[in-house]
Amino acid sequence: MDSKTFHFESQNGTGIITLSRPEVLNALNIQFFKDLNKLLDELEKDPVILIITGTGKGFAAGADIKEMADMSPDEALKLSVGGQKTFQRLEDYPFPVIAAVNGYALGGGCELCMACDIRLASKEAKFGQPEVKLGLIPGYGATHKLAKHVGLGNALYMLTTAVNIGAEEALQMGLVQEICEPEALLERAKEVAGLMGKAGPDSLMAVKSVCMASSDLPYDEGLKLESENFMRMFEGQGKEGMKAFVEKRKPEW
Ligand code: DAK
Repeated sequence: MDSKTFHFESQNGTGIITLSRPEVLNALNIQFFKDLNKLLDELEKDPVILIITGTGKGFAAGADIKEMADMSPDEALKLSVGGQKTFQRLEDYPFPVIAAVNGYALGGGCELCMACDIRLASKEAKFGQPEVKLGLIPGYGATHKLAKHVGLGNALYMLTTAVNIGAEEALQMGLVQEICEPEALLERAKEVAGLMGKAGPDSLMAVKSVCMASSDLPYDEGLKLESENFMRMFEGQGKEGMKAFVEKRKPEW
C-alpha cells in the first residue's frame, strides 16, 4: 500500500513503512497520522512485524512546523491527542515494531521512534527534542517517555537544551540498541525482524504486551501478569515449541 506520506511493502512476514517526504525531512503532518491509522486498521487484521524508516536524510524531523504554525490552541490539542493515540497504537500493536533511524529524529520524529519497540540507528542519525526552541513543548509523549529510555537527567538535558545528540551518544544513553553503517541499516533491521519472526507468534505477542504492561505496573502485579501469560503458553504454542526441541526438529507454529 502506498499513501501520500509513506510507502508500505511487505516482504517475508515483515512490513516496511518508509516515510516518503524527504523534501521536508519527513516531517509529520496530519495526513501522515491519517495514513498510518488507515494502515494499522488493515494490519491489525493480519499483523506482521514492522520496520519504520525514512527516505533521505531525515527519519522524521518532527511535527510539520509549517502546518502547525497557524493552528489555534484547540487545533493543537486535537493534533496532540490524535497523535498520541496513533503512537499508542504502535505500542499496542501486537507484533514488534522496529525503528530503523536513518537520519534526523527530532521532536515528533524522536517520539515516533520511541513509540517503536526497538531502535537501530545509522551512524548518521541524530536525536533531539528541540520543541522549546520553537516556544513549544513535546506533544506526542516525550515528557513522559524519554526519561524511561535515557533516565531523568538525560531526558531533562535533551528537553531543556534542545541539543541534537548523535547515534553514539544515543547508544550510550540507552535510546538506541544498535548502530549500523548507513547502507547496512535496513538490512540489519530486516535481519532483526527475521530473528523475531522465528519466535512462536503467540509468545512474540505475549512477551511484547506483558513487557509493555509491566513497565507501568508495581513489581508484584507485573510478576502476576507474567505467570498468567506463562501458563497460557502451555495451552498452545509452548507445547509445540518444547516438543520440537525434544524431537530435534523445527517447530510448526
Ligand atoms: N517541519 C516542516 N518542515 C521542515 C521540518 C519540520 N519539522 N524540518 C525541516 N523542514 C524542511 C525545511 O523547512 C526545509 O524546507 P525548505 O526550506 O527547503 O522548503 C527542508 O525541510 C530541509 O530542511 P533544512 O534546509 O533546514 O535542512 P538542514 O540540513 O539545513 O537542517 C534540520 C536540518 C533538521 C537541523 C533543520 O531542518 C531543522 O532544525 N528542522 C526543524 C527541526 C525541529 O525543530 N523539529 C521539531 C519540530 S516541533 C504538539 C504536537 C506535536 C509537537 C508539539 C506539540 N501539540 C499539538 C501540543 C511536536 C513538535 C515538534 O516536533
